[in-house]
Formats: sequence, structure tokens, C-alpha cells
Amino acid sequence: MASPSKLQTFRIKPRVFILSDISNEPDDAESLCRYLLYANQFETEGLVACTSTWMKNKVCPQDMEKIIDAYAGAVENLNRHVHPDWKYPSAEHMKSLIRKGAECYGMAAVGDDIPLSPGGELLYERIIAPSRQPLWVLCWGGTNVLAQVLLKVDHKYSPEDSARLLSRLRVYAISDQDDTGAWIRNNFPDIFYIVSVHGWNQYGMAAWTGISGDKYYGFDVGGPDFSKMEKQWIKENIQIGPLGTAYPDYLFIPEGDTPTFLYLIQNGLGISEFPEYGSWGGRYIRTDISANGLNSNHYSDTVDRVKGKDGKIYTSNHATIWRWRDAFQNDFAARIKWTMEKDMAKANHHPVITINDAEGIQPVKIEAEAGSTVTLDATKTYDPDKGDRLTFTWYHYKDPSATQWWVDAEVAELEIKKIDEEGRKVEVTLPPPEKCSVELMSRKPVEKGQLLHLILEVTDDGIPPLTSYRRILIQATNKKLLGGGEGADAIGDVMKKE
Ligand SMILES: [Ca+2]
Ligand SMILES: [Ca+2]
Repeated sequence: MASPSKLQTFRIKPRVFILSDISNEPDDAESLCRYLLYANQFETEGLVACTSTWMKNKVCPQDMEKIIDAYAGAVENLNRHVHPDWKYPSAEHMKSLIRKGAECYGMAAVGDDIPLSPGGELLYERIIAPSRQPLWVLCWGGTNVLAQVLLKVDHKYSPEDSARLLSRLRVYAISDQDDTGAWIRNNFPDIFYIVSVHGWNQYGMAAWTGISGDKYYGFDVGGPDFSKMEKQWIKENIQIGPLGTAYPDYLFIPEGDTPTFLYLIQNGLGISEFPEYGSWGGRYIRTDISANGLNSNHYSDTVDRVKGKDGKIYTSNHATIWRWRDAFQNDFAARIKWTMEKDMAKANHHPVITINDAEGIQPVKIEAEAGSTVTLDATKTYDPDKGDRLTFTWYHYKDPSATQWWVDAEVAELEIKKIDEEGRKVEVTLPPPEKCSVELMSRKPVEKGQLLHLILEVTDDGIPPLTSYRRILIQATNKKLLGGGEGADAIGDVMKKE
């Protein structure tokens, strides 16, 4: 019989603080429904209703309460489907975190003589609390609550203490939705800040619309599979049970704010300190590459190359999210089923991956010489549900290793050879030194070459199927400095030689 102690565990609970312009349209309510299904793996520290350019003069905390009332009816069943050490927080606890942000637009809430809103008070408390864990501020609307608090920290603390406190902040914002986003990045450029930057309100250009915006905005036509975003699918798979019935129908696109926490979900794929590695919440890279990014700690859009539904390759920022759509929609649907099912044996649960004896979700880090072969063994991987069959897929995620647009010219393929029929064990051969351990332009050999990303994806055959991941970070080395070639000062000259 399936035992809860065999279910996935984690090492930490990321601290999360949500600012939401809930009720400007239905999509924040949808995102909150989904977020609550993952609430057992996060330490939620605040839920603040804020304004945005789409709702400038009111905030709607009462609509957060309604969703959490619905969650109250789901907690008991949810807890039957997670490891006993990773239970869901009570609805009372989640409700106690709700506050109002400033009931005005943007910078009108920010100034020396303007008191903090109740939401600002809570955020201030959480920022100055003694914790070594980063605090993730997820911005689903405007950012004036955050801007208010930054100004207060700046006034109350010495530059050194303020820098220390703000170094623990991590922001993921869904574009700029008021005039404080640009103000924050200009005045506090060292804050870790993920946001798509583009012309005002031109959301179709932003990576986050990759979650579901392909039809509405008309990007990547033919690439993403929209079937699990259709209203009918949502009706049948999501809008059911105690929590799902609180999930409203969508107006423009569903769940535009959801990528902020898809980014943090602990499924073995993403590593939250490294936006450039890619995750369900997309892939972002530093805008400013000055020494350690000290001029600006802003992360903006980049692209992935992904084979679409029609077999063509799509190169886009949106693809960094839609490429995972099937998996994250199945994950959502499976958790909605948990809310309705008392019996663990009647629902699906995630495969638990072990690689080379390391269980868990953390990346596996290895160093290997360019051209050498390493063995990776996931034999001990299991599914906690009796009888589920697992499919093992290993693939080289090349995009994170590239330093420029032409990934195929810069990142050579890892050779992956299955040792057993299922592919639980593989031999992986690194590219030769001239392909992974020389400088891009000078062709000078380097001792430490590319960091290569190998992903193991394990999917079960439950209903709906669930996927777990592990990332293997392979640091290529070149101890004998082999493979150097004739370089050039200009990229055009390098290309001629290729
Ligand atoms: Ca929103
Ligand atoms: Ca399973």
C-alpha cells in the first residue's frame, strides 16, 4: 500500500510575500487558487491586496479571503497526499496574512511623509526579520507597497545595514504595472529583480505571457499546445471540488501572474538563485553584466529554442514558459484531485528521483574533463504509487550555457547513451575541449570551460501523469589546456573560420 512517508520531501521552504491587484480582472484569483495548492512547500509571509494601472484607487483583500475560505474546505484532503513533514498551512493562518496595500496609484503612495499601508507594515517587518533565507516578493500588480517599504528601510538604516537587509530580497514582477517599478530599479539597482521590460502595457512582448497568452497575443502560432488552457479543459479539470469551484472563468488570458511562483516550485528543475538556468517560471538573464552586476541586479527576458507542437523550432522568450505547459497543467489538475480525494491510493503522486545515491530535488553537481564520459545512475528512483510505470528522459538543456544568441554554434551536444532499456542509467560524453573549454572569440583554452545542463525528467503513467526533474550541472574542465585554436578580435572573423 502507498505510504505518505514515501512522498517527496524538501530541504527548505522558500519565504514568499505576494502583492496582488486581485479583482482588477479574474486572473489574480486564479493564481491564488493555484498557489494554495503548493502552500505546503512555501513559508507564506504576506498576502497584500494592492493597486495597479488596471485598478488605481481601490484594493480588494476581501476577495483573497473568499479564495482562502474555499481552501479551508480542501486542506484536510490535501494533507492526505503530502509527506507528513510537509503539511499544508491552515486557512486561518493564511487569512491572518492578508493586508491592504495603499489605496492609491503608484508613486502617490511613496514619500517621506506618507505612512506605510498595513501591507507595507507587514512587508517591512518581514524584511527586517532576522532570517538568512531570501524573501521572495512576488508582484502580481503594481509595486508601490514595495517602493514604500524600500524608502523606509533606506531612511531607518545606515547604508551598510540597508544594503545587508535588501540583499536578501528577491523580486519577481509581472511587468511594470505602475510607475514605481522603474523607480525601484533606478533607486535600488542592487536589488535582485526579475521583470520583463518592454513598452508600457505591451504585455504580448513579456516572457510571462508564455503561460497562456499565445492565442490572445498571437505569438508563436503553431508552437504551444493550447488545449490545456481551453475553457472546457479548465472546467473539467480545475473548476471542481472545494477549491476549484472558487476558480473564476478567465477574461483575457488565465493566470498571467502564476509564473512568479511556478519559478519557485520545488520540482527539481529550477534553481531560484539562478534565473538564467530556466524553470517552469521561465528563463531570465542579467541585463547589466558589469562586475558581478553591481550597477544593476535586474534580470530580463532571454530565449529558449523549443520544438513546437507542429515540429518546428520556436525561438522566443515565451517558449521559456510554454515549453513546460503540459507538465504544469497536469500538476495543477492532479492537485485539484487531491482536494477531492480522501484515499491516497486513489490519486496520483510525484515520482521521487535519486541520482548517484543523492535523493531529493537539489541539483547534482559534477566536474568532468572535456571529452570524457561519466555515468549517471537513477536506478533508485521510484514512484510512491503502487503500479505506476516511469518514463526516463535525459536531455541536454543547451540554452543556459550560451553567452549569445547562436546557441548551436557555441554549445555542443552532450552525447547521452542509455545503458539499460528504461534509461535509468546513462553514459554521458562531454564535447571535446575545442567545443566546450575554449574562449568564445580568442579560442584560447581554459581550465574551467562551460557549465553544461543535463536534465532528467521522470514521468509516471498516473491520471493525470506527473513529472519530477533533476538537474545535473556538469562543469567541463580542461586541465591540460587542450584544443586551442586561432582566434580573432572581431566576431566576424571568428565566424569566417567556422
Ligand atoms: Ca494581477
Ligand atoms: Ca505516481
